[in-house]
Amino acid sequence: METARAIVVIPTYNEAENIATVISAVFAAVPTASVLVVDDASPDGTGRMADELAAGDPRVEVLHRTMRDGLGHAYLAGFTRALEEGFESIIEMDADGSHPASALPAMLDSLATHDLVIGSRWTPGGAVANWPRHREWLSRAANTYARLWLRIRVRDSTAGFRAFRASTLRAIDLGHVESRGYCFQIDMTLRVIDAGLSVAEVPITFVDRVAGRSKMSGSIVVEAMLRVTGWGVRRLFRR
Ligand SMILES: Nc1nc2c(ncn2[C@@H]2O[C@H](COP(=O)(O)OP(=O)(O)O)[C@@H](O)[C@H]2O)c(=O)[nH]1
Ligand SMILES: [Mg+2]
Repeated sequence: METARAIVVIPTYNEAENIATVISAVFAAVPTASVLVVDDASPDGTGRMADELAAGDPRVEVLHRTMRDGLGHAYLAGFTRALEEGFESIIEMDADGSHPASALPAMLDSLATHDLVIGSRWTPGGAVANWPRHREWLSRAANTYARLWLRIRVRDSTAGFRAFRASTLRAIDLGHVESRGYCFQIDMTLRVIDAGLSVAEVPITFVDRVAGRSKMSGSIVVEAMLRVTGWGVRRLFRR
């Protein structure tokens, strides 16, 4: 397990109730990991709380962005920082406790033999708990559409819990990723597959947040539908 040079990138927007808990959960699972919080100037003070945690623990760092600018851009900024700092394994994880930190060791193990490892709700053994019906339906529908229309095998291409090798991120032209919202996850999955790299799915149970609010919105869904449809058309013409 390559944990010595692993960093967990956690994007935050108004996660003051959750940020301390998720960071403790990461360190309980992988004490040698680092954490990078990427905060978009959360009005609820998440960024300040993350700074305080960073002041008390050298494993924690914080990247402050000046405004809310979407999950995709937050991750791109975090990845750039993590690559500059020389981390070998770069993990994406939500701040709200939905992603079980206990799965991190298995995901890092799998990263020894794959270029991207997805903590997957929709692979055999994966599950969701307490999620509202409409969110489960949306995730299943989005994944089915992406899988069939983009002709990929990945069952959970929208998952926000995943581990990349640094070499995988370097193989992708991060400067050309335009996705702003949650379709960033499908975008990155497709880029990894198209670069000829391997993807593994490790089953996880995704548990709905107990504190704070979801940042999912209609515009995030519309962006995903338009972009996935466009990528599929481009792939049809490329064959
Ligand atoms: N930095 C940053 N983080 C974001 C943004 N939108 C969502 N997030 C974070 O992305 C993660 C997933 O968002 P969440 O609201 O839980 O989405 P859901 O689980 O699909 O309902 C959480 O840690 C959010 O705080 C954004 O625009 N900027
Ligand atoms: Mg969530």
